[in-house]
Amino acid sequence: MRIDILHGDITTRPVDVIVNAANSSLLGGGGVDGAIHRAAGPELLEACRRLRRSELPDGLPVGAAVATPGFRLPARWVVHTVGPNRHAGQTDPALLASCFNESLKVATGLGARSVAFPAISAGIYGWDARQVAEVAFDAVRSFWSSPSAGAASGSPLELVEFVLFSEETTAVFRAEFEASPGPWT
Ligand code: AR6
Repeated sequence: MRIDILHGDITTRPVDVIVNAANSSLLGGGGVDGAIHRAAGPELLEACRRLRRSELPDGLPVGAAVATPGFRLPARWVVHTVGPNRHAGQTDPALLASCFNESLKVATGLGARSVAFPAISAGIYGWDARQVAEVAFDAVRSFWSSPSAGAASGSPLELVEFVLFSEETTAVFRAEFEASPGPWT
């Protein structure tokens, strides 16, 4: 499995899965969530409403993940996860690690070979980008080395991208990655 760190707009990525930094309502918001809903079209909101009416009447818990189709996006699927909100006192890195881990589980359950992540919780939810990068790389590494989900289980995953919207966050992710690069394969 390869890790790429890119500067850009996650809604343009031609991968199997893009991950959305959503909120528990799943009914849209600002930041990357708003951008994904705009690019996917109104069918995405309708799919999220259906999830709320069926399996998630109380919304998606922090650290959990759920999939919808990507509709008008180049990506085939969107995996929605809810990061911890530092402004609401959610400061436990295990919650953030769970977002990455659960998203990868859902993605590989769909047979995804490529997954793109944004910097979950590093925007409106107020986490420091460096801490998000550290947690993200650790979580991907643990996922990949776990016997039940990772390489040893015959996981189809070939590529994990981190797609960062600002130059600054991209530089932070690159520096953090270089500080702890592997092993990934
Ligand atoms: N592509 C990639 N990254 C992006 C994009 C994009 N198109 N747009 C923004 N980012 P945020 P959070 C970056 O605030 O902190 C929403 O209202 C952004 O610069 O989107 O988890 C939800 O509904 C930042 O680095 O997510 C929730 O209510 C990163 O994505 C709440 O915000 C995450 O910022 C979630 O807050």
